Amino acid sequence: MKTHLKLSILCSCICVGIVSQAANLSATISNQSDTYLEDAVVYLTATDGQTLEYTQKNEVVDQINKQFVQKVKIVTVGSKVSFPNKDDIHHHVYSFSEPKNFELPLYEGVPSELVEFPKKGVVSLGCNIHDWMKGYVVVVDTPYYAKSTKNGSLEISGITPGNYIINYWHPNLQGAPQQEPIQIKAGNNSLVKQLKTKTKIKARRAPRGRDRGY
Ligand SMILES: [Cu+2]
Repeated sequence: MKTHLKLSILCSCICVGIVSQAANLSATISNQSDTYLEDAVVYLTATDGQTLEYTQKNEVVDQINKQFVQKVKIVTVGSKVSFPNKDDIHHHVYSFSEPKNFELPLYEGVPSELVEFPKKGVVSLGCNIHDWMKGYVVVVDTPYYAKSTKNGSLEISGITPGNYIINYWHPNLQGAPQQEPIQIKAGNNSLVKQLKTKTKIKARRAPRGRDRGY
């Protein structure tokens, strides 16, 4: 009985220790006009150039109503993405971006092969049939990443406290992706960040009444 009690106390101490070490980061991202930015990508990388440990996953980017859903998808290096066509027309998804150049020729339904993303960086997606279809796969080499919602907020949880480089990217970012050092303390961390975006944004939407049946 005594041994059992001692073990229980020991277990509780270990568990409390682990919980208090975990950190999370809440961020709110806006632009220079104080407009909250949706689809801002934030991720943490090591300060010493080392790669943090992360896992690969199979991810999905749909095509729905002639749009990529999600428009911005974050994946880890080496992950594979399926591009199911949920419309009853054909799409022809491609990218000419340096980290991943690929093409899924005219197809309906779910392509049989997943596309692997072996290098970090931003991969711009397009469709050969529908010019306005624009999407991005942001390939990162870290387990700590998140994307902002409509109100500009995001959260990264389960971070090991320490010093990191915080990286910012957005589809309408003006200039190069931004990064700066950040110290993540155990518990809750929060920040507010303003990114400079291009002011003239051409809306890319499906034109109405010109469906030629593709
Ligand atoms: Cu298309």
